[in-house]
Amino acid sequence: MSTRPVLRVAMIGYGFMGAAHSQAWRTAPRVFDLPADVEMTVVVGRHAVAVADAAAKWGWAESATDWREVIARDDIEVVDIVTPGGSHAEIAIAALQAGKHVLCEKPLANAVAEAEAMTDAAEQAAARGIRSMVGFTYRRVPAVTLMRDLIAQGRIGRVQQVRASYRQDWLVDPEMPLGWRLQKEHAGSGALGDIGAHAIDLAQFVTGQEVTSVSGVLETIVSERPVQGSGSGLSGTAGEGRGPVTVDDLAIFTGRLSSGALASFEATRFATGRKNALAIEVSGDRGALAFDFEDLNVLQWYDRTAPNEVQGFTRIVVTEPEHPYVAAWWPAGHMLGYEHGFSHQVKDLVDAIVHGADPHPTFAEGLRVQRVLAAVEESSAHDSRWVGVGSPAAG
Ligand code: SOE
Repeated sequence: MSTRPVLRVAMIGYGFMGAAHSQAWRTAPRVFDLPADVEMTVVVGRHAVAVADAAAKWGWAESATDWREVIARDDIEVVDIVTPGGSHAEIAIAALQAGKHVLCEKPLANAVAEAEAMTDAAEQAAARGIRSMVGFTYRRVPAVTLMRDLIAQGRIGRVQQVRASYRQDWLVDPEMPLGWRLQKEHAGSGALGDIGAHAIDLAQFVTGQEVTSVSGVLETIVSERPVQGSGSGLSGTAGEGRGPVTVDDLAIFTGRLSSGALASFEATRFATGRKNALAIEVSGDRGALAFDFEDLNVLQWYDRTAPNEVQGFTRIVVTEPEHPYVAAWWPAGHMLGYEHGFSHQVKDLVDAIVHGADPHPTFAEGLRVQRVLAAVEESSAHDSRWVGVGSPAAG
């Protein structure tokens, strides 16, 4: 008889992230040799018909409309939260207290106090063998994981400067409707929390350092938009009337890292022509590494120790079997895409659950990013003065 563990998953939410996570729950067990079977047991959403459609399309066995009932079920081991940030804390804390492992989309929460309560709940649950993880998926793009490994090996020497930006352009059209991402009560902040959070996480992840203080400015370029009619998230159509945008359209800030090095950050939905340009460049005293998600299979490496006549950025196509995660996929040069990071996330989560380890990023790491976001908001509200991350003013 097989003693193989089974992880039955409930996913709460079914928007854009629901689609991406569903694909990963379905694909990861077929690509990686996971140490457990995964069952896509139930997807939960408020609208019965729409969530039933999502279940049928994405391969969930059932759908339901009440997340509390689902969390109380004995036949669920993992709760995957893909709702807007405003509901993360309530759902995650309830799930952890009910003894479920939790995967929660980023940013961890909408406010530092919520993220702190979630981290407390996660730490108490960890003492009982319950795991939790934040969905900063871009860490799991093979080129990004390789970048982290090369920096840790000292290939670029001492990190002297970091440039991190996340540029999109989907709000350039002033008629783009007022989806939940543009409303503070649902999203917490705008470009800052939605995509700036990824840039902060990547900067901390690849350098192994923390952002300790920031100075920045937030701006809302289009302050009123058509209210949303049908649809949600990024794909809605305009309804009747207009309403206020209550979050930032763009955030620009400088951060000091724990080593003292400076990092510049930009998060914007107004970078005309840039679709999903999450870019990071780390400059060291022996070399540099650069990544841009719009060319996600490539990592650029500059080796300052090479002879002068052959110096230049080397374009590494990160699809060799030696590269992180790649051996399970296709032969070299058969490129990976956006969705692969989500499968890698499922693989790492399942491995950690079965082997009894804390998966990364932990909720504590999510809280750390949340504190950086709060510090940027505090700085912007006070003429861009420098604010310490985690200082009482930025709580
Ligand atoms: C929209 O800005 C969005 O989907 C973000 O919510 C995601 O976190 C990012 O990965 C892509 O853009």
